[in-house]
Amino acid sequence: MATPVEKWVEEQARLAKPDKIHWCDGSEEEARTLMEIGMKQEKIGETPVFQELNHKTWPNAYLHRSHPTDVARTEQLTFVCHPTKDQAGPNNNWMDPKEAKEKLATLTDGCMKGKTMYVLPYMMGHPDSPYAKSCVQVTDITYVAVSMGIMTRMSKNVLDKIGNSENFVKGTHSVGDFDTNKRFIMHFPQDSLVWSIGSGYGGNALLGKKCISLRIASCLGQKEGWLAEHMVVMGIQDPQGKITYICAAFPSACGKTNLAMLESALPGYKVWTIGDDIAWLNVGPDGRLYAINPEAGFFGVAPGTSLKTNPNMVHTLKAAKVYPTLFTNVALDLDKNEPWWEGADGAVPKRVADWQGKPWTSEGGTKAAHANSRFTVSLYNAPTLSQEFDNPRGVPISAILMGGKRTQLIPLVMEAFDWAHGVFLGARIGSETTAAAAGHIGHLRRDPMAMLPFCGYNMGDYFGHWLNVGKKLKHPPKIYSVNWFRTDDDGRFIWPGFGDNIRVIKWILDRANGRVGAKETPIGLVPNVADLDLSGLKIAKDKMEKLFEVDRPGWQTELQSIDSFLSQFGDHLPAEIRCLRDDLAKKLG
Ligand code: SAT
Ligand code: MN
Repeated sequence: MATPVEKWVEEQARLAKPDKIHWCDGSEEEARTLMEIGMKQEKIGETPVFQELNHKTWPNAYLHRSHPTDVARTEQLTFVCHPTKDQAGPNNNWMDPKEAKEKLATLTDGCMKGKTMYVLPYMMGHPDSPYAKSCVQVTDITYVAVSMGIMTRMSKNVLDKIGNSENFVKGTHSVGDFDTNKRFIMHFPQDSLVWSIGSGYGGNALLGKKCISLRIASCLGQKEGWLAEHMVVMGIQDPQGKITYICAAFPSACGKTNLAMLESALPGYKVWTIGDDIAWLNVGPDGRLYAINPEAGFFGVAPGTSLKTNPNMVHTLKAAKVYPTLFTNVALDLDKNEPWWEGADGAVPKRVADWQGKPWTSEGGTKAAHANSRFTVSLYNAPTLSQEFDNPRGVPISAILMGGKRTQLIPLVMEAFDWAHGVFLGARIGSETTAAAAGHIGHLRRDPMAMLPFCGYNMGDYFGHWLNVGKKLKHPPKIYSVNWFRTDDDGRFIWPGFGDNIRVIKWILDRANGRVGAKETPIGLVPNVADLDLSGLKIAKDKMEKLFEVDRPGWQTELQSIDSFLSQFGDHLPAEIRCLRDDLAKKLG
């Protein structure tokens, strides 16, 4: 008797019509075989899917060049197909599930002719974790099969674990012919299904990542009482050796990966990495909030990564303890056969091919590596990997940080009065899309909890769900708004950022452990500057104070902008959030 997984795979094969079906086991040996196929047989246009890099200097590293139109997530082609548009909310593109499936079935019909269908059984989370989810994806490209091996816990054991149950999250994927007019990333929360065609790019094709671990998982979490979040999870060891765990939500390009493996500027402090992108948060049996990272790899932005900005990532990329390391759409140093990108260590190489393989010089005015070029590497290669990474129970969270890039108004750090107030802080998080000139606010995109592109249901209901989870917590973590990006009158960043962010985190740990007080303002609790460890830093006193000032007229304008953003959620916006909003308005006078 065929199992539900086998039946589902047969159904996919009947539609996509591959020549062969290969069930993957996620082993190192299998990864090597797939890399060989990707180097020798499989092509995108004329380009082999993989190219071996210099293994003397970059052990086990390979270059992948994508189709030129397939370089990023395509939010406009991403849909969440709930039975009604209202359930998807104003934060999602919506299509009727029946119509969506008909459209996808037409595009998928015969799309794997002449190809192999790879079946990928994998877990999001440790297999022994009560919070993990069993998943199965099919795909038709080795790049996705190998990437999923790095990014998830892939194993044939997952099939035994699923057994005769229908309880697994399904992902059906084909690169199709990379035609942007036939590209769709569709989510069916009712069926725990993601159906993606036309793209091989990370967030569009590695379905365990944003599609399942955030969009589908957020819907599961709403039903089951937990939270799927776009957050770093990290442990901070203090000079006494005590490790405290925190989560941090930031939109892309605000330094999440750098934060997750930060090199502390304060002696005696050390950061341990659990995750750099996704956290699943559950209420534990003791009433504390526990976090797991459902992933097992990093899919990080290459440009700007160096020994100066993120030494631990450079060591991770060269460690090669497990699995291949993939570089996607970076440039190539032709003399050394090494990956290269803007902001890499060392001088610009003499002979460079750009991300599409064309000859490149620095005079041409273009970037050699694509701005969204990426590396894919196992977390097990990170020197900062936390000993708790494989703890099925997860780690207890003492603080949640939420931030964005705001050159004005938002303080360096501010503690919420309580959980509900923290939800209000998170709901209004915004990030500037361009650097602002002095005294001039740039274009602001509101991105609640950094989840705007990833929340799989109506975000108004999502705020309500956050409030409900808080009510179940006996010991809720404190919530903080942080902002590393305030500028002075000359447009220069006031706060040094990177490794110095540990100073802010130290204050947060001191608060969590009841060691320091805070100053109450209308917007939240801010530090007494004397409680911040600024040893060895040179920031003028007036600038330091500016980082915590409450600019009332500025906040009046901010409140109008928050109102116009939140109003789009209509009746879905919880009454409690409205009250907190009115309370803020009153306090501002
Ligand atoms: O494409 S991913 O979502 O995996 C990466 C990103 O856009 O942050
Ligand atoms: Mn992300």
